Amino acid sequence: MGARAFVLLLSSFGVLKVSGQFGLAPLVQSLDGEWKLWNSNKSVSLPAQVPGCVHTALQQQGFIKDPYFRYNDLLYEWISLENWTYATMFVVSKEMRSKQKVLLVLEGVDTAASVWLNGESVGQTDNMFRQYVFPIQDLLKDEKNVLRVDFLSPILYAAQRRKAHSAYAVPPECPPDVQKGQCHVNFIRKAQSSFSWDWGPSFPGAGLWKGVRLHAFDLVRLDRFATLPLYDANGSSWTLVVDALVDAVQLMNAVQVTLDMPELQSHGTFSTNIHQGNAKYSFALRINTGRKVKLWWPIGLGGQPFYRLLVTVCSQDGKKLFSVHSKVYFRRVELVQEPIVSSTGLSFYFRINGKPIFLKGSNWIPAHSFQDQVTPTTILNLLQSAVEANMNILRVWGGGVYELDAFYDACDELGLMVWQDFMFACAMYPTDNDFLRTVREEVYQQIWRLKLHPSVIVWSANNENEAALATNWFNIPGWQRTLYLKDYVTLYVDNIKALIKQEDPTRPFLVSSPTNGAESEQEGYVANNPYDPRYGDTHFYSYETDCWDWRTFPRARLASEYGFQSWPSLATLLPVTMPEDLRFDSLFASHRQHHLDGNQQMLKQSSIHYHLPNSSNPYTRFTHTLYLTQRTSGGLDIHRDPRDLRMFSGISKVMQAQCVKIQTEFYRRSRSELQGGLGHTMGALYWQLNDIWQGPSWSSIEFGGKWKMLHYFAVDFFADILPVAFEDNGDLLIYAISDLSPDLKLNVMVSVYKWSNLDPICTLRSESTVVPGGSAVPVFKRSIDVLLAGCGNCSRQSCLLSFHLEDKDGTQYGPANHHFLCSPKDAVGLLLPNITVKVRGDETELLVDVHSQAVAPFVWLDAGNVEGRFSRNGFLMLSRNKTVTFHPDRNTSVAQFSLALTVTSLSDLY
Ligand code: BMA
Repeated sequence: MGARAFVLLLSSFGVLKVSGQFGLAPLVQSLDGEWKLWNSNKSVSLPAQVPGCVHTALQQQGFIKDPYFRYNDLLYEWISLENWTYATMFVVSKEMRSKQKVLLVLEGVDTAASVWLNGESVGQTDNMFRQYVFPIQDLLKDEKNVLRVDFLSPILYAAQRRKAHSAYAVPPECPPDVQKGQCHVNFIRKAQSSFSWDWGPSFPGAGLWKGVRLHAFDLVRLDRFATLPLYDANGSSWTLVVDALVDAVQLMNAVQVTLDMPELQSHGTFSTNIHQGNAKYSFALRINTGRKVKLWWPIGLGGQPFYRLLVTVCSQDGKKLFSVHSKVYFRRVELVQEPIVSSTGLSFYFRINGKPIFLKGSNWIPAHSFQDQVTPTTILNLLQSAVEANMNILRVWGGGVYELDAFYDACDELGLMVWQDFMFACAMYPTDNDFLRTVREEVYQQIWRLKLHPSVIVWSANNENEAALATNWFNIPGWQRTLYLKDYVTLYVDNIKALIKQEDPTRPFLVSSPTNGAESEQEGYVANNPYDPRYGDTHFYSYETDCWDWRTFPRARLASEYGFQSWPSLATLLPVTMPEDLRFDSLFASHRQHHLDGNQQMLKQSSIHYHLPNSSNPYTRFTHTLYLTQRTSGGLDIHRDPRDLRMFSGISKVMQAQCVKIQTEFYRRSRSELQGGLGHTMGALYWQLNDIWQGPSWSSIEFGGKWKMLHYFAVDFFADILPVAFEDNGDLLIYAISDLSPDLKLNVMVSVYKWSNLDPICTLRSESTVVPGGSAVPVFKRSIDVLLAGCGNCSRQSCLLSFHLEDKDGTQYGPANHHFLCSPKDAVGLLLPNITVKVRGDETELLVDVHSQAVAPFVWLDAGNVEGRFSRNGFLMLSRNKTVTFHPDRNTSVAQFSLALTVTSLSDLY
């Protein structure tokens, strides 16, 4: 037989490639492409792409408009209530038909469906997070084959399952009305947010959202492949565990397996019998201790080097069965939960390669309601934005989807850590046999898919379900509590945790988020108070208490969720609105708001520190008093409408950015100290990074990728070195925070400005202080009264502070920061800055020269619908001139850009 080599990219393995030799090699035929799609009574019939979904197909063929436009989420409910059929016709080669085994592999079926080939049933599906494999060789014909997938409406399916579960309710039955969603999502293994969430629409989709292919072979098929590096601290040595799931047609004795990592001069040869059927095989390759292994590090602490592993599998008589090329990264992860001196709780932090890491990041939600529309480019753009904002971690939140391989591959390469939830959120779940069976397979497959990624540092079984049980969100009567507790332990401990222990002993496991971690386990996996700041991680939201008051925040060991909502910008809203929608009191504005009282809460929080124009009682009179002034590069463009949503969007973004800044700075400065046993905070992940559609939410990046002011703020508040200020008992304190390794000797320079003057009126310099690597230490303390009295005629209302860190040579470390001594609405002396902008540069890099006549808080440059990023934005202008760079995503001329550019500052809103 000629040595015709083939190469097959198996993205689901996360490996570089799998190859074999003609004859022994599996044959693969993709069935992706154009299929037919119709509804139950065939009144709608159309071509549809696979991978894809019904909504996308209907839109592409002109049956529906943009589902995100205005009220289309309600208008298009019928799509999710229909039963849809996908069908395709295909021909297979003689060679394929002659193979011993032919499998139909469905990479992603969303969700409840029956699969038919040539009129015969081949199987059922009930879980969008699983791959399904059905043997079909007996059903294949010589000529045309017809493959059909009949989908049941996800809404009807969930309702049926709920009805069948008659013994007791599994709450919640339905989402809150404000979410305009569907009921019983906890009965269907589908993105839980697809039935609506407090930031997203209800679009329960259906379709083949990943690829479909045939896989034919005579001897063996490599079903799954993964590697796990194990570190032996005693011998300071590494062992690489190589796991393979192999499907064999017949018993094969003395199969030769060779593992080869040339760069580490590590080789291993093994002989094994491969049994008929599906089985797991593990091999341990001891890494040559004479070679220094380069480690994978989170971004900011080192590189992300990898090694190549070549696995060759040959039959007893030396014929190559298959080979695999894979990337291998080496890193260790530990979750440290130890007693802390002077505290009654336990520490809760991650150590990577032995080094404690402060987690800085955010929470990731699905990037689109229709997953087939999420491209690797969308994902990369968001991940790149996270890196540019100095994040080192993202939490893949448990109400969405296990992300695409492209997501985890990119995280590995970027050094972005991943906190991986399993997909259960804000609900109780059934534990009947069918449910457990499908969940076990889901979890098993996802562990295998993801465990070779060094970026994944922790498995977490669910989002907020421990808290929901502990604090009784669903009003479960006391006498029934043990029933739900038992179900909880069955699902997350007896099944999910047990599977993780079996398949991946290298990573920590958390039963929930928030959780008290080890303490929750002690208390039977549901702690009395999972929000206890002395243990584990904490979620904390308080929308109406003053977010500038750090005393209201829990000094948690790790803050994995906190945040505030804002509205997206005009450019993002325009494609989904009509002009009359862009009013604060429009039906649209309340329709898009899925969080109860969300718009009112934003308003109330904004009114604490900012003037809502022309109003002495901004909260109640807001709708009568809003206005917006926008200054464009071409002159003054005053747009005055008291109910303009743009104004609201602007002020909500300022509020959100400043609130999350203050809260994040609080967590970061709590890294090294304990107060009343609380502190040693080792992580801050705000809620939420991205958006699923164009609506109000907690995100820092709008749907489409545009950064909100919060995201620009994150660049600074997550900087590796940062000075932060706060007040305590009349004193001003400044802390220096360093996430870097070396100790630094730094001074803080504090400048006092008047709101009315662009030149500082005093400048103070602290003694130099040692800032140890990985710490937050006080570097400056002064009574505010003394400070102001010593600085010509200053009052809290008339002055503000700016400060930065520098070394003895005057080299600045980290970004400058500022501290307001009063709310901007009480500031005395704030002048209209009459900001002007001039654009120069070329099509790939546009320079914006900003000129201001006065101190200007929250200067916001908006490029409208020109996509790209500014080097800085939302900044406090304390100088007459500043140059900001804009990098457009696509080449944009100076003229085009100037036309789109607007600039606003807080003073413009008064
Ligand atoms: C959290 C999340 C989400 C939710 C967010 C905002 O607790 O886990 O369920 O969207 O709060 O309410």
